[in-house]
Amino acid sequence: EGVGPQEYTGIKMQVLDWSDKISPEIKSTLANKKSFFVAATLRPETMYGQTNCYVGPKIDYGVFAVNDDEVFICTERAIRNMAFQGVTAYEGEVRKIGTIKGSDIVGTSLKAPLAVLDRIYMLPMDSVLPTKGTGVVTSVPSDSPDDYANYMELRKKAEFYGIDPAWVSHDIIPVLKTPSFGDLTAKTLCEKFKVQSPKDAKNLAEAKELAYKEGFYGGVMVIGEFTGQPVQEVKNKVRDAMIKNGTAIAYSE
Ligand code: A2H
Repeated sequence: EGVGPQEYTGIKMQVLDWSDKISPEIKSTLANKKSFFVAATLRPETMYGQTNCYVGPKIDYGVFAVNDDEVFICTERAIRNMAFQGVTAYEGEVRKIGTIKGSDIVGTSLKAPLAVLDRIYMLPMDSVLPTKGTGVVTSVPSDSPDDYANYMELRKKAEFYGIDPAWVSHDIIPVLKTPSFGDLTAKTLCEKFKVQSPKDAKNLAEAKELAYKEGFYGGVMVIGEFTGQPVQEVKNKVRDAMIKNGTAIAYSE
């Protein structure tokens, strides 16, 4: 992380069906609204390959009205920033509807913009920080070593984590290819650095560093309307198009 603000893309992931653990009160309050989890990402060009979305199981998430018919679910500090960045219709003001625990969100299904998959699931990831972004991290296991390591962990121990194995049964979706690491950069690098689990912080840090550099400087898209074009040129085109068509917001901190 450098000095100066981090420019995230906030991906709006619309709730299709809430998990059984969400209270009937919250469900009925939200019944006639569009509810979105907002995931902060630095890699908007990879959104084709989303396989699921992560929340911190111990984090408290707020449910916030952002205009007359839309609701965002994210951390309170994120919505506060958004309210000052003109993302919401209520300038500088936070309108909280309720609170939900990350662990209760697990199992909720979403429609993720650009994703090849029609429906993806909210899953737990212990390394999600409440102090960064929105506290919601969309999972792209083809290109993010963190996402890949956690996805494999959940696959191996679905029962332990209390999740349906069907929620982690997808093949990993290639999004871009690089000269050094092929079209599943995160998998290649997690294997190269012998990342055994999401807790393997040291090896993961090495994998992440290389994945990011190689993806940005050497990556060429293998999916979507920008197929064949370099990631360096595509990143902002995807971001701008998503913001323009209302499937993402600009968010910085
Ligand atoms: B990135 P930086 Cl494909 N806790 O998005 C932990 N991680 C978080 C987070 C939080 N609260 N909020 C965002 N992030 C993740 C895509 C991606 C990301 C790919 C490859 C690398 C990558 C799909 N996940 O990040 O510390 C989000 O994951 C590599 C660092 O602000 C976000 O972008 O630099 C990135 O970390 C922001 O990290």
